[in-house]
Amino acid sequence: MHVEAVASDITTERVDAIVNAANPGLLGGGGVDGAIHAAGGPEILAECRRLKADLPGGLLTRGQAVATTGGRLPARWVIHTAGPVYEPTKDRSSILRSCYVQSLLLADTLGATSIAFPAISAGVYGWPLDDAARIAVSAVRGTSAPGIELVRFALFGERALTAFRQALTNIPPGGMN
Ligand code: AR6
Repeated sequence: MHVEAVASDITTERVDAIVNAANPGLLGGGGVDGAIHAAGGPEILAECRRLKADLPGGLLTRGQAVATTGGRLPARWVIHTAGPVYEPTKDRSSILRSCYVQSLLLADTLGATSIAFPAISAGVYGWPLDDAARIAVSAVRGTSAPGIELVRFALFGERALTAFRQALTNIPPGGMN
């Protein structure tokens, strides 16, 4: 599995699946969620509504993942995961880790060979970028998803790119959490 970090708008990524940093309600929002729905069109929201109808209380548990069509996006699938809100006095890192693990496993199950992630929880949800990057890289490198050949972190801004590249350097393949 090749893992890389690039600066890009994830909605333009030509990979099999892109991951959406959604919220448990699954009906869109701001940030990367808003950008994905805007670029992918109404088919994505229609599928989200159908998935939501089958979820307990209509909510996706944080750390879990579901898939829809990519609609008009270059990607075939959008994998929606709801990250944790950052709370300095509570350790929610296992939930953030789970977002990456569950998204990768779901992509592999779908038959995707390439996937792009944004920096989940590192925007509106307030997770400090360096720690978010460390958790993301450690989760991806610690997950066995045999069909996945490429994992790309598609990041907004120089700070995010630097944080993820640093984490890729610090956490070797097959290595440490
Ligand atoms: N491509 C790549 N990265 C992006 C893009 C894009 N088009 N747009 C934003 N980012 P956020 P969260 C970066 O806030 O913290 C939504 O309202 C952004 O700079 O999108 O998980 C949902 O509905 C940041 O680094 O997600 C939820 O309610 C990263 O993506 C809530 O926000 C994540 O920022 C989720 O908050």
